[in-house]
This record gives sequence, structure tokens and C-alpha cells, in this order.
Amino acid sequence: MEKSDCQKNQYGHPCFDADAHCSVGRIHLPIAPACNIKCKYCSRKHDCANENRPGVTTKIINPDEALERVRLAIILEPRIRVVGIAGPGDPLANAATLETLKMVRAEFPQMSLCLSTNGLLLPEYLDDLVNIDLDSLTVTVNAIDEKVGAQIYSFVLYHGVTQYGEDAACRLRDNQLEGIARAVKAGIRVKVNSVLIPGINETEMVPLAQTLKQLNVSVMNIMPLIPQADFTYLAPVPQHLHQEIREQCAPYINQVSHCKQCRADACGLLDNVKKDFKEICKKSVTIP
Ligand code: CLF
Ligand code: SF4
Repeated sequence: MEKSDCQKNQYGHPCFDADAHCSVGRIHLPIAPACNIKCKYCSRKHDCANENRPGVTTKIINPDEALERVRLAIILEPRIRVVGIAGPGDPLANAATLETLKMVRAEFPQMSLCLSTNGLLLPEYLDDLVNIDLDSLTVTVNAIDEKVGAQIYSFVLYHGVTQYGEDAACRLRDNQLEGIARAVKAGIRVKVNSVLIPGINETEMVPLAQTLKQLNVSVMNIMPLIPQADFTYLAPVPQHLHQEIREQCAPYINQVSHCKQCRADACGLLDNVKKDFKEICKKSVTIP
């Protein structure tokens, strides 16, 4: 897409609308360290300030600090119009998430609120998200078939019980699909992110795209695996395979191809994350 086309959309969402990604910015508030599942590709242990990948943050902040960060960020980058919570754990596994979203909604009613989740707790928190007028939601779904899901998730911790294997994968998938269906019906824009894991879930992408079409999901974002954690041994996704799979899914649901797989404390426009987040994180308060 030509830059001039991109800059035409001043009101869209930088991740959902390709023509808004270089004209509208977002800020992630890293207030959510805990998670309730274990994806085998997830690593939240290291922070390198030059590293851009999901799960990375320079520090965890609390809701008051998050609000302060938004105040500062929109002075430094007035094109920020989306406030998102994307980890570094699962936002819905952290009580600070709803508290922070409510505070941001009250002080910045003009901001679009966004949340990214694994979806395990989506059915039980959906009414709360509707009540704070959440604008957009991303759910990461990597498998429909529980046999495939069992190869991707080490465990799911649900209501105090740890589940493994296909039981875990079934629980996660069922909650994801129920939550997505209800979110769409409630008028929230929904995107599904899927991590493409070579040799494990390529064949899941088309059935997933077909399911998402039936659920009226807005867009699908197939992201290449970053080989790390339990999947360090896997090879990176060949670009041609990534492209082919997107093309196979495109007849069913619009595909996002400008995702930056950004950090849990990313800030600014998608295309110049590093410069902006460094400036803003430097000026924010550290939790002792
Ligand atoms: Fe953040 Fe995610 Fe909202 Fe965007 S990111 S919570 S939908 S405001 Fe965007 Fe970053 Fe890709 Fe996510 S580029 S990783 S798709
Ligand atoms: Fe990591 Fe997110 Fe998976 Fe939790 S849901 S294990 S934070 S990738």
C-alpha cells in the first residue's frame, strides 16, 4: 500500500485497518503479568529494549502509572487514538486490566479501547468489557482441532484446576469460540490472531478461517512463529508458506498483513515503535 493511501484513514484502527496503520497510533499498557495457560512458544523472561515481540516489557506498571503513561504518550504522539492491553501475560487473568480500562475510559472518553486475550476467561468477562464500551478485541486462536491444540499448549489453568492435553485444548477452544461469538453479537470489533507453527498447525488455518467467517469476525492475523521457549527447535516460517496460507484463508476472512508482533509496552505508530516507546517508557515511573 502506498503511504499516501495509508495516511488517508485518520479514524480507523491501526491493526484492523491497513489504511490506518501509519496514521493512527496505539499505546499498550503493560499492567498484566499473570497468565492462565502456557503456550509452548511463549517467553516472557527476558527484556531487551531493542527487542520487539509479544510478551516483552521493560517493566510492569500499575493502573495509576498506566494512566500517567497515557497522559504523557498523547502529548508526545497526538496520533495515538487506541489504548490497548496486551500483556505481557493474559489481560483477563489480571484484575488490574478492568480497573485500568475503566480509568482510561473515564479520563479519555475519546480513546478507542482495545484488548488482546487468549480467550479462556472471555465468556465470564464479556459483560464487563461491554459495560466499559470496549471497541476492539483480539483473541489468539491457534487450533480448532484439540489434537493439534494439545501440541501447542502445555496446560490450561481454569477455575483452580490445571488441565492438560486434549482436555486443555478443548476447554480453551470452546471458551474462545463462545467468547468471540458473544463479543461480535455485542458489537465489538473482533480480530483473531493465529500463530503459524510449521509442522504443527498449518492445516488448522483454513478450517479456522471458515469458522471465523461463520462467526462474523472482522479480520484474521496469521503471525509467523518466533522460535523460542519450548519451540526453540522449530525452524522459522518460510515467507512463501506464510503467504500461501494467507491466500488460502483470504476467501473466507480478510487477512491482516501489516502486524509488527509488537511488545506489551509498545507505543506510537506501528512503523516506528522503538523510538516512541523508548521515549515514553523512559519518562514513566518504575514499580519498586
Ligand atoms: Fe494492541 Fe493488539 Fe489492540 Fe493492536 S497490537 S492490543 S490489536 S492495539 Fe497490532 Fe501489535 Fe500486531 Fe497486535 S501490530 S501485535 S495486531
Ligand atoms: Fe504467553 Fe500469551 Fe500464551 Fe499466556 S496466552 S502463555 S502470555 S502467549
